[in-house]
Amino acid sequence: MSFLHCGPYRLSLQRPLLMGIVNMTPDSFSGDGLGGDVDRAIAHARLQREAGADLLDLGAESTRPGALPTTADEELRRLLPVLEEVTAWGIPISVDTCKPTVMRAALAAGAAMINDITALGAPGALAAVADSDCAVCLMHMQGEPRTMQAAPFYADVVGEVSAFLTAAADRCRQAGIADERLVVDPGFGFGKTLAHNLALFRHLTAIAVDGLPLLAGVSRKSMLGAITGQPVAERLAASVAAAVLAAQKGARILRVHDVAATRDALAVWTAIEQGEA
Ligand code: HH2
Repeated sequence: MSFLHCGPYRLSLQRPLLMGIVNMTPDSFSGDGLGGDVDRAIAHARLQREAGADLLDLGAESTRPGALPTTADEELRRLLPVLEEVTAWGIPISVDTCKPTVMRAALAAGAAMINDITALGAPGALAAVADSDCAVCLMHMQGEPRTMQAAPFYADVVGEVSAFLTAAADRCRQAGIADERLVVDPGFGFGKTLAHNLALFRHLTAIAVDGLPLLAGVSRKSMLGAITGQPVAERLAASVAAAVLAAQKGARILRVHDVAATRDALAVWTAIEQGEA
């Protein structure tokens, strides 16, 4: 796939795109949650855009391990005022949600992409996005955030994640969603041990379902803490290294907290990759 159809936008996938995270949760694992503070969320989104984000991912429900679900009303109360402002900026806005009501409201407010950690698994989720022209990110998760890290188990993590994403993409196609609108994501840290995450990373290329673009979200995650021994606030270097390696292994969208640093690192990688001699 050489481009992603994303609402009114057509995003070239010739180079990896940077998805800047804007967490409007009070309890985000990364510590950057902005709660219900609309002005701070908009200011943070503006910084992400100015730092070079190609798209922004707005999330109003925390998915960190152990997180309790948020109601749709609460999610919309955090999300909509920010969404109404940032959709006017001329940059595609993704909304990180698994609730069909939130999806519909977000699309009506101008969101160009739905990023669903449950791969449109909720009843009504497929129908909520099918009639629009938004892009859809289908992510793999074993279990649910509240309990997913208790005892993740796979006989063949790469094969199982890949089969799950293939089936999720097929369901979308049957509902009339074109491949140009689809993105797949192995879901680093979602019901996976460090060994599972590393195996998925190592074999990232094998997870690309039918050539659909891959999204990788490793920024500040605990797998990087386990490798480096660093707390969340000190995982910038590890996050940037992981983002570049994910790009090298074929990821086309990198979901990151630290856009400016990742952009510079990718620029170095791109310059070397595209050199002639
Ligand atoms: N990771 C998080 C949330 N949403 N979406 C996709 N597609 N892929 C991911 O890897 C992914 C995601 C968790 O990160 P974050 O948003 O920073 O934390 P929290 O959910 O605690 O707010």
